[in-house]
Amino acid sequence: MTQENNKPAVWSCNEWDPLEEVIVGSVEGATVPEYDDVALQSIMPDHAANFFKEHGGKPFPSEMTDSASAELDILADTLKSLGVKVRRPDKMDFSKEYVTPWWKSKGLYAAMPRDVMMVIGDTIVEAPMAWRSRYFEIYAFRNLIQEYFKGGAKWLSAPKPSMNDAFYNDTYNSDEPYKDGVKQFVISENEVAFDAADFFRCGKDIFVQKSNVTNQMGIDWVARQIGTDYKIHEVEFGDPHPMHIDTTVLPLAPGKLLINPTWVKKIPEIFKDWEILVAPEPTKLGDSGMYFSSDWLTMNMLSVNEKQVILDEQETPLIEALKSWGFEPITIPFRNFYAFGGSVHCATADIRRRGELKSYF
Ligand code: ABU
Repeated sequence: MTQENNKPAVWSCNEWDPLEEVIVGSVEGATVPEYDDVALQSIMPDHAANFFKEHGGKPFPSEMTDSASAELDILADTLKSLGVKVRRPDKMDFSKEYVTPWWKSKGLYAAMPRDVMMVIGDTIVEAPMAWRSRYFEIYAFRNLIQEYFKGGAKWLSAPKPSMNDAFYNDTYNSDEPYKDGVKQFVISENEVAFDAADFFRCGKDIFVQKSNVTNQMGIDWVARQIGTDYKIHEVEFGDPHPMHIDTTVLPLAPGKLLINPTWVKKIPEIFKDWEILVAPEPTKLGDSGMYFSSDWLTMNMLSVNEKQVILDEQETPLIEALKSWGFEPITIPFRNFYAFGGSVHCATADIRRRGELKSYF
């Protein structure tokens, strides 16, 4: 079944086919997580502690949300000017406390649709998430998802972990992310958990990393649900505190893989025939308030098609490198959004890209 204009409601098989419809996130109502949240602590940069101690449980300061909101609107307008249909989440009050049988929390935001959902072919997959503050986040996107479902999309929603105390690894120490050479994570293997942003799609081959929000059960759940047209490949890189793969590796076009050279020392064998594009070091972000993330947000860009990519306008070395690799960078102001933990790739979720499901390997 398709929408009236004869296009499938949902269709996207990779990160680079021509983009036709996309969700752009929102920071309206965004609330700062509590400092003592164990999951947050696993990825919190040291310099960010004071921010969470001061603002935890309160709305993000309005100067932060106003400037980030203006940048999201510029992103939405830019996409529209390129002929892409842009959708936005519903407003939600993330400052409202909720209570489960095991814990209570406030929400976070609807800023990063890439984290909470992914489209695999004609199917929307809702991620279960692993942070208490993100338990109900998907509801900001549910009206859209229901509309796509009514338009014919398939819809899978992963079982949510209880997120009770036993779900978190109470021996995890973010200062010692490896034990005997084995990466440690703050979440256990007791229940299914993943964020969609730990996956990226290259047609019939889908890649995923284990992280502080994605466990083996989560990966197995996706692999078993999506069917035999797809193969899931688990990859591991050198990010000591992994949460989301799209600042480590990002395919920009068939046969072109952008990598973060700090964390990627060995390219998985399957990419042996691909061109490896080594991202230049991020420009000095200084004291710009990276509260949830590394500086490598700089490479977190959105492909509009195989040539055009949207990224922050201040990233001159990367912009020049992209041009030398044959891309056409479209630059927008996006630095104020970084403080929320993502850049243009995180701030969006593909709904429709023109193209077929095929193998690129
Ligand atoms: N949400 C993406 C953050 C990844 C990073 O810290 O590099």
